[in-house]
Amino acid sequence: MTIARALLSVSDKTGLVEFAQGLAKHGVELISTGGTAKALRDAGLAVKDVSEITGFPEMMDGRVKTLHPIVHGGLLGLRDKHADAMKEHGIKGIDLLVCNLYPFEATVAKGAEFDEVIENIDIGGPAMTRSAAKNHEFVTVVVDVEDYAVVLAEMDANKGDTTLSLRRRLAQTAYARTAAYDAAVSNWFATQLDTKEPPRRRAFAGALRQSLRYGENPHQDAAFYVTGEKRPGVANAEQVQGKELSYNNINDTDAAYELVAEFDPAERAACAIIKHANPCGVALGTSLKDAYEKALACDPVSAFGGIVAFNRKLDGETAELISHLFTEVIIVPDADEDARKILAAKKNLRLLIAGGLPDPMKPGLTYKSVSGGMLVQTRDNGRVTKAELKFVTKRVPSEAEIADMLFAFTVGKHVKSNTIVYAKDLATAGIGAGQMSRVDSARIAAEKARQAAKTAGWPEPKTKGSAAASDAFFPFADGLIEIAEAGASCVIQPGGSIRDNEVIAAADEAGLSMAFTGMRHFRH
Ligand code: 93A
Repeated sequence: MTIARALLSVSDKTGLVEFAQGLAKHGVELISTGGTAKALRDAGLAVKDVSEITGFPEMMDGRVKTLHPIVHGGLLGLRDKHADAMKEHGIKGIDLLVCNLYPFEATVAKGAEFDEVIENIDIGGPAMTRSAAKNHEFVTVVVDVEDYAVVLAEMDANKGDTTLSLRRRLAQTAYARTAAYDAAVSNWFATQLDTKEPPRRRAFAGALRQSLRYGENPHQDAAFYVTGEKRPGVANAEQVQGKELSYNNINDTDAAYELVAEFDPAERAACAIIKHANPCGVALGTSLKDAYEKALACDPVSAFGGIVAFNRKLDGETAELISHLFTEVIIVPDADEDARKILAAKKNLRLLIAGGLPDPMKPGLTYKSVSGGMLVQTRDNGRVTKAELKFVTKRVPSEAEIADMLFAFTVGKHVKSNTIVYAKDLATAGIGAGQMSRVDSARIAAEKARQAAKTAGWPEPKTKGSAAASDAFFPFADGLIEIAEAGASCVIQPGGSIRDNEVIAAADEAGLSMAFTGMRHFRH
């Protein structure tokens, strides 16, 4: 269906005239609101006023301009199903909406008074934008000046029409804009109140799942929002028993489950035990019980009150074992009858059934707040395979060592930086997390391994003959020397430091093998 009629109503008039000229070339009839119509007429274009088609003048200082069934019926009417209704009420379809909103955010940013800010809350614009986006099957909606060119290009290529694929993409952009706009309005209102609003009544890009009892600390308010992403994990899991999850539980459970999802359940059972969002033990095993025992051995002291995740259906034998140690949360893809029965006796323990494992390679976004803003980035879905490793030392690692290297590096991706992870026989031997210096992380990880050996009565710590992973390159050789002293036989790290040569020389001198991944896994 070619675009025959367009409604243009924009506050930001950048690129408007050129776009409208392009539309006019396709014979599109232009309809517009006051200021936009004037700008188009001044450029010599033929425009119809909205008031002419609605039969109502723009009124109440412009508060009511386009809020009329003639406009909304023209945007919302399904061209097939609603054709009769449109005809009966004299409503002609509007095939293209070009709309950007009153500059609410800019008005707030310039420090305007309350009344001026209120006047800059656009009502008609978002209403039209949402109507047009809902009806994207028939209507093209453009809210971003940057999209003018792509619409004209498609019209040129498709005899004046746009593709459904573009209309869908533009509809998504449109709702993102109206959502952000309303969030900005709500957030500004929150600054104008004499009461503090708890998070559950603040606007976020998500739906409120649950008001939490408190945040990271008891004096903080908190709420849990869900984005709607169908990712198996803490937001979409079924809680079959136990107390309500706390803010910290949710955060830690997420860390635990995302970690075990790195390991294919068809190959090996994986277990991660998490404390304060960092793993204190991770292992792969022949069974869940085997993986749990190996993970627990890494740091049995820290595991008390931890969060446990598995990548396979939980069985009774493993549930029995976990029930001996105080555990806050267990998250698994599923649990068998035996496991459920055993854990049911532990009233406070939360059991979450996720129904599947999240795909660690799937793209997605992560968010982090900073003062006055929010950082958004794509999820760290990077993964290094054996084929991508670059071996840089004289000593060549064995297959078992390479497996431990890759395992340690994958675990390291889920540990707060600076990260050093020692691993042996596909189990962590010592984890150093969150230090400001990489050398300190290496030392702490080795000390953890010594403590584990003491607790278990092993003759020597598991760092002996282990693989060590570093989440980022070694800026100096000191971190590597620390690792050699802990008895590791091989090292995996991104490489890319200007002192790589010094680090390689130190590895050669200590008789270590070292692989570069070319990929960094900072996590802050
Ligand atoms: O005041 S409104 O909320 N009421 C309306 O009916 C309405 N219709 C369009 N704001 C309304 N608009 C907005 O006017 C558009 O979103 C656009 O930002 C602006 C364009 O006005 P003009 O064409 O007069 O510059």
